[in-house]
Amino acid sequence: MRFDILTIFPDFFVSPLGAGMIRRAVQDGLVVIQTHNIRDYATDKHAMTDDRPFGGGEGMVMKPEPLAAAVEQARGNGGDARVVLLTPQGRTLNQRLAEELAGEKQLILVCGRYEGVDERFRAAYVDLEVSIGDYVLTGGEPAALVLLDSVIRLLPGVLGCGDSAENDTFSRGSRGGLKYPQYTRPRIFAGREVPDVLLSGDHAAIERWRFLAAVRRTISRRPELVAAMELTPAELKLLRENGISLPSAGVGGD
Ligand code: 9D3
Repeated sequence: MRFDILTIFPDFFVSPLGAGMIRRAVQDGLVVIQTHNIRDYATDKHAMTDDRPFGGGEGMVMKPEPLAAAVEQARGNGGDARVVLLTPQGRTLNQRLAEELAGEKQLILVCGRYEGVDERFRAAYVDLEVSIGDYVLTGGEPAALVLLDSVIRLLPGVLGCGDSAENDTFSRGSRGGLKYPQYTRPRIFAGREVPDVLLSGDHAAIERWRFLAAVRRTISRRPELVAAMELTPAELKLLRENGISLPSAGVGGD
């Protein structure tokens, strides 16, 4: 898969893309990532990428021509690309959207700065607008990194066999619920013991304990996720036997 990142801060991406799983995916030829400095596509002598808003008001707006020229250049590197603008006005990123984007051949990620991009660039070039959540960032760059990370790890061959994407929280393996608590050595830490059942060697009992702990945790912290868990009749019975009732709707917190 190919990613082209349009940004006025290409340095922002150097260290994150040069470490860990993404570095290996690039080395293995599973992904190609190229950053483009939007400033290189500016046409005026000062290489301006932003300008004052028509109509007045606070802040600056990103000029459309450099963005458009950078998109055209990035398109030339591949076939049919999807142009994604990172913006607080976008569709909130979730696992479903990451899976959808992982099916594309090429993504062109446009990182906004200032108060946003000229509306005509958005209308003429942008296929999809994405936000990573309801909090304020300094620009689209950190959001592009998050999107990149969530998509790249889904590509075939990127994850090791040990950590399959199927078993993640939010993916089908844990069926939309949260993961159970995990323990490793030592057996006692900070005066707290590992639950006996996990040391029992009784794998069926361990499976039951983990299932119940995962559901309790999901009900407590993310009750809105419980409805999507598609529990089997046997699992519902187990929950009832353990005094766990499912929320219809409500708020969490533990
Ligand atoms: C203080 C400026 N705000 C006035 C209403 C608007 C604003 C513009 C640009 C707020 C943040 C930003 C920079 N953020 C992004 O470009 C961004 C973002 C985000 O802030 N949160 C979550 N997802 C994203 S994706 C891009």
